[in-house]
Amino acid sequence: MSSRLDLSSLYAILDPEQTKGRTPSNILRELLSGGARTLQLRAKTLSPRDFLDLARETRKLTGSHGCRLIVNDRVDIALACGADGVHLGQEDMPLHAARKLMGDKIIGISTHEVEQAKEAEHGGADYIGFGPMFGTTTKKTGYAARGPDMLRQVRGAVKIPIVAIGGITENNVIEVWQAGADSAAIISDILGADDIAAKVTRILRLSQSSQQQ
Ligand code: TZP
Ligand code: MG
Repeated sequence: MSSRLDLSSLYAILDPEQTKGRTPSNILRELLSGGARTLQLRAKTLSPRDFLDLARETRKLTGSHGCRLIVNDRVDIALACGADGVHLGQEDMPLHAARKLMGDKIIGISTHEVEQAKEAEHGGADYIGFGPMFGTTTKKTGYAARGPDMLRQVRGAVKIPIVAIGGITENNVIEVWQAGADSAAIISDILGADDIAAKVTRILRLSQSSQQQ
């Protein structure tokens, strides 16, 4: 049994569809200089070739900053770029098939219910995503906001790390950590910020101060 994954309190997400006119590599540099040390690359509309190019570029920069890289949706691209892991939803490649390909690399599974969380843990996921925590405009999830109380139930049901996602911002992230998330995944509040690096640094400071309380 591999040891419990130690995730940083912020799970940053780079999505080239949400750049406000900036280049993905500019955003990546900002995320890294702000202190992001776990990053997911999410590219829903890029061709596999463009996704791989971006993944390789992202791997280079994340690697030189000691930042973990997780590729969303695509086991093949995660392996081809040398990422640390892959993140899979309930309709992506099933966990057991992904595990055969990924070996002992990280596999995260999106979950929306306590039962899905238990199933992912039982199936050998390294962490789960859980959400949507609050209302989000980034993704049409088809699920109502789960809220901190359901997150607490999930925390009570699984031991593996939980990455909460959906509608999380600098203003509500402490509530999410306090409800048991190891890490908070944030897209629009970070990528929409004028100063992305400063935003990341502020969120990481919040996590340090909330842990000291
Ligand atoms: N999965 C559930 S909600 C979501 C994903 C990928 C999007 C989260 O984005 P935001 O902008 O932080 O609400
Ligand atoms: Mg997916």
